[in-house]
Amino acid sequence: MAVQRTFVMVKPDGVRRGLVGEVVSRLERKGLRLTRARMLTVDADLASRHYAEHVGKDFYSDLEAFITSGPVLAMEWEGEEAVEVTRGLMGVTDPKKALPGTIRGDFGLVVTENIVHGSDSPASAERELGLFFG
Ligand code: DAT
Ligand code: MG
Repeated sequence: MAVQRTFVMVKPDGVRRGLVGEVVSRLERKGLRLTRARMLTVDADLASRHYAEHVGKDFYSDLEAFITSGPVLAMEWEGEEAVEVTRGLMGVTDPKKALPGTIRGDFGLVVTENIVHGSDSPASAERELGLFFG
């Protein structure tokens, strides 16, 4: 077991729908610690850096339009195995398939609009924290 930090973002749909408190509350109740937070609107340049692995895919233009469509809450969270634990609380990428009890499973229906982002590895976490807090 190791203490890790991870990057979590409430996406524009989550902010619009008033789900910031829900997301923060679920991570806090799990025992993770919120260590940094910042509200901002992502522009096309930051979107392409954050989602570099997806640039050029067929869904990227929809993803960029969505992630730049309104303010997001960017956060750093810390705790034991924070990367994997957070991904578990979020549920799988497609909210239709995400299990009830997960954030995406409880609140999402459409794949682009899946409420929350969480880093998929400690290396991704460091890269993404650098983009949003560097
Ligand atoms: P995750 O957000 O679970 O890490 P990802 O990194 O594969 O998933 O994709 C980033 C985001 O892009 C995802 O949250 C929603 C969108 N996305 C992924 N796959 C998609 C697809 N096949 N069609 C439409 N949007 C997709
Ligand atoms: Mg991802």
